[in-house]
Amino acid sequence: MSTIPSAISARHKGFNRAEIVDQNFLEFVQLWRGEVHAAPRDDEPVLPGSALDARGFRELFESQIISRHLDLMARVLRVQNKVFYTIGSSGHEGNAMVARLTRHTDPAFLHYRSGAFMAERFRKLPGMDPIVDSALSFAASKDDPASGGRHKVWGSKPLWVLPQTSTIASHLPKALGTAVAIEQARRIGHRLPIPEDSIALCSFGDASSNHASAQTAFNTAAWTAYQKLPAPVLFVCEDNGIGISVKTPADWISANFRNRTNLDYFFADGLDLADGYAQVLSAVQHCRRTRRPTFLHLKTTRLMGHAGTDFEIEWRSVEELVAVEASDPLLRSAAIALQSGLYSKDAVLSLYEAMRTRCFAAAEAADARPRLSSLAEVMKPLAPYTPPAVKAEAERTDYPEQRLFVFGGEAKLPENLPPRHLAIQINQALHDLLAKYPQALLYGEDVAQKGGVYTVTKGLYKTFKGARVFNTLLDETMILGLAQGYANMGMLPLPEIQYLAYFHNACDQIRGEAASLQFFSNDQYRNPIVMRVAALGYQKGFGGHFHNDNSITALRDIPGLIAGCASRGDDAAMMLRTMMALAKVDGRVCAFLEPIALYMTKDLYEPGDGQWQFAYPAPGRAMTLGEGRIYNEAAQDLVVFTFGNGVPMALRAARAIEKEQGWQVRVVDLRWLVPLNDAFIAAQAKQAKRILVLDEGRKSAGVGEGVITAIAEAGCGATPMKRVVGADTFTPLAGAALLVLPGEAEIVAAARELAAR
Ligand SMILES: Cc1ncc(C[n+]2csc(CCOP(=O)(O)OP(=O)(O)O)c2C)c(N)n1
Ligand SMILES: [Mg+2]
Repeated sequence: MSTIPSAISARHKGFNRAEIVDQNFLEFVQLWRGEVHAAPRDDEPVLPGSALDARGFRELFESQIISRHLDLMARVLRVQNKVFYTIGSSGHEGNAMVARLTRHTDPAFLHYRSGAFMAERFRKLPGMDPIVDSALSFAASKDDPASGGRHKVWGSKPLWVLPQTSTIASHLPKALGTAVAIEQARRIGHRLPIPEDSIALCSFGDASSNHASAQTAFNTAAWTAYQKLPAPVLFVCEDNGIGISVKTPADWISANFRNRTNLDYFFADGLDLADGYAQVLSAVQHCRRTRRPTFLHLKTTRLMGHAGTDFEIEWRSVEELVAVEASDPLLRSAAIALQSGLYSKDAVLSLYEAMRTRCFAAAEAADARPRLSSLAEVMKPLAPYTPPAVKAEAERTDYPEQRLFVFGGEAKLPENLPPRHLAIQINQALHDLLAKYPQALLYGEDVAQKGGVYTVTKGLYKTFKGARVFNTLLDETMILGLAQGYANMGMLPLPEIQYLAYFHNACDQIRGEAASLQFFSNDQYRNPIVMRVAALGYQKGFGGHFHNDNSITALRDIPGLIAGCASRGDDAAMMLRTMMALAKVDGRVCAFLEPIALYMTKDLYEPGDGQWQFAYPAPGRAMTLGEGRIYNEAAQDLVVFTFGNGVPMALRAARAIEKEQGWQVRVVDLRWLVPLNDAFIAAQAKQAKRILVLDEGRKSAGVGEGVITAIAEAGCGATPMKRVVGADTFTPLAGAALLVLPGEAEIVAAARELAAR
């Protein structure tokens, strides 16, 4: 540890701790007294016994100073409205060692205090300037190479730094997913975009390590390693002892992680380059060599508060602040620089000032660059869609041999078999898609040997084997984290969520993470995913709220997400083809909702009529995004907008309405629910004399609200109209569930009301 001259530790009770930290450095160097060695050559240890050589030290020291001055610059220029982010990296500059000891092709998911890490990683490729790039990001410039001005993130496409959101710990599941994917690629013959012996690394704070999203990643990493499966992930816990204002109990990180089975613990002093380097090296080498999950406990400190708005002096004692400031890793680095003989005092100070000048100059230049100035610009990377390419991909049929192999001959191709119900046709479609896409993986809870709780995935495991069809542990957050990892490595994941209710407990992995990646990376990174979810109500004999969750509200406002629901087997096959194409071509995240109650439904009007079974659409047929299905298109007296279970229900009710009112009834299956196709809805509504919106979801915030809005905005607000929707309640068990959900009688009654208007 550095020794702080008493003149500095007795520093005044200044309000602006950034200025104090800055002054500390200058005075520390000026007042430093100590033995000076003969300067080592580039390849000699910087200090006797250190694993770090002189060249390495010089570069790390410079990266640390760059990071520090970016922080100091941000504090100054924030108040001038030239910079829009002040969460800094000061005290964490030791993470530059992790960057130096890993490769730029090791995918990195970084903590927000990674300025020095980034400065160091920038060295790995020629012609890149960390100061210029970071300044553009701080300034929210349109030219920001990480996010195009959408977020202050640490990110870089060429350096394999995938930008992260501010949601702490939410990146750990996908980091582990990426590590698992690196290894799984070999097993499925997939070519990785990075070297085969890459590791995934992921940094986070001490407080964040307690978060459920972090714990699931540690647990899943250990669960994987316990089965002797590789998971080369380096978790780097940057322990500064505090989270905003809440102190981490002393030694909690080492007490909590030192002895975890199958999570190999290493400690490194991130405050001291000369000492910490060998420790970081051991952790990185261990992870790369053994392919085991590795936990690097990196000691850091936090200077200048949590962010620029955190005036620590108001809630922490001066003595404590002074003690923290005395542990500044840059003071220790300056001491190494001077003691090693590599730098004179003047050389340190002029390096420090030169970096200050460069950071301010870059920030001023960045401020002069254009910012995002139109909504279209802001939204450009959010939801790319290239219809001709998606259509061509969805209709692509160049895999006839694989199909013949998978289905067992021409006669057994599903299009040559009699019409079948939803569950069978989803199953056939999934066989087809895994045959079409060798990089596709299907996984989730119980999907493999058992074939899913509703047999929808039956036979896939046998056909495609365990590397492509497999059970995961019971954790939806991790299932969706894995999906992002596979996608990051160029695969096409088809995760299954067993019930919609259990999507809700992992929703952030789609809402906050997967769906936001294209936006926050300016579409440089994509994580194509087709998430299948068994969903919605009306299950007979098996029930209660959680197995009949009918609310897709949580999906409705996720920007960029695509969600669809098929009510019949042929639609399911075509919709899945389109979703896979949307994922492959445009990198989209898709949710495919499967109405459980329709899985086995064969009849429409009468028992045994077989009218809810359909011919399997041969490959080559797909469905356009947003395209609904219209039943009885000529009818205008009443148009019913619905989806999922509502479709056969509305068709049955239509018969009764036709009898009772003498009306012709059109039923419109929306099929695509997020985003709603407003133009399609408007076109249908304009032809309607009366309108019913049948939405089994709840009254509040359900799809029905969106449909009504589209109709009203299309100028059809005066058309007599009514909603038939689920009640704003949880769903009870057994027959009482039908009190909550819309039924045929209610639809007929609603039509009666419209007739009376
Ligand atoms: C899920 C979530 N909850 C709360 C926050 C608000 N928040 C931002 S940083 C932070 C503290 C994190 O502390 P730590 O992990 O120790 O990292 P440090 O800032 O100390 O480096 C909190 C509570 C958040 N960003 N995400
Ligand atoms: Mg902390």
